[in-house]
Amino acid sequence: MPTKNIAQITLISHYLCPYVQRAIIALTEQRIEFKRIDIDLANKPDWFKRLSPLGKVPALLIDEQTVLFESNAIVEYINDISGSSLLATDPLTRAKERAWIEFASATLNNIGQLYNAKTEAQYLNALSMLESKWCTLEKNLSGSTFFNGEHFSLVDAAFAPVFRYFDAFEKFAEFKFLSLCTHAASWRKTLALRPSVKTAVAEDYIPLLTAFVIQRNSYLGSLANNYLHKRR
Ligand SMILES: N[C@@H](CCC(=O)N[C@@H](CS)C(=O)NCC(=O)O)C(=O)O
Repeated sequence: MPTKNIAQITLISHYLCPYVQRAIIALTEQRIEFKRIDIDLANKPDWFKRLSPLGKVPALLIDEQTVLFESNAIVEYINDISGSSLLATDPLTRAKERAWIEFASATLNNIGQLYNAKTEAQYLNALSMLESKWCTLEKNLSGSTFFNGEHFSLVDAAFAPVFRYFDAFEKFAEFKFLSLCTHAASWRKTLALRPSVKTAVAEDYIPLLTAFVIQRNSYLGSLANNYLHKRR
């Protein structure tokens, strides 16, 4: 199938960012060619600070004058300029899809709390919030291939990076909800096999994420460190 080539689209990225992954998955699904520039968020380049109003990735450069920020705005733009939509046409279903994309963002916040928690108590607190999100999600899944039936949507693009964290985390910590929530588990498996999802990160994503977590000096980081030491 031909690819759509919208001149000069550049995605300013970070190699681990889940919001960047959403944009890459949408661009790939919609067959839009783009250039990716990864930046160091701990040492943001001046040109990036000038162009990104919130100083966050992803940022999408449409041309030299036009920059889009916020993953949802970027993903909706990508969707709008494509011939086919990854959102439902029915207004109510589409509104629900957007709401669940927001739910994915809230789950990402809990994941951030989990890997940053300094003490075991803080970690368990973040874990219980995450577990509660998973149970809510599970109750709202029907067991279909994708979130909304048999077609990949922007909700799938938002949840794939959420699920991917656990490809690393479950190597060194236990997350019972991953197997107990069976609809979410099978959806996670399906998404992991999707080419657009696979190629949204580098092949060494798991060791890179593990190293990132260890650098947080957090409770989960200590579990990751123990795991690596045992393997040596
Ligand atoms: N709401 C934003 C969140 C993006 C975000 O949090 N990006 C993180 C990396 S994953 C970032 O750029 N952090 C740098 C900072 O906050 O200084 C979106 O959806 O694009």
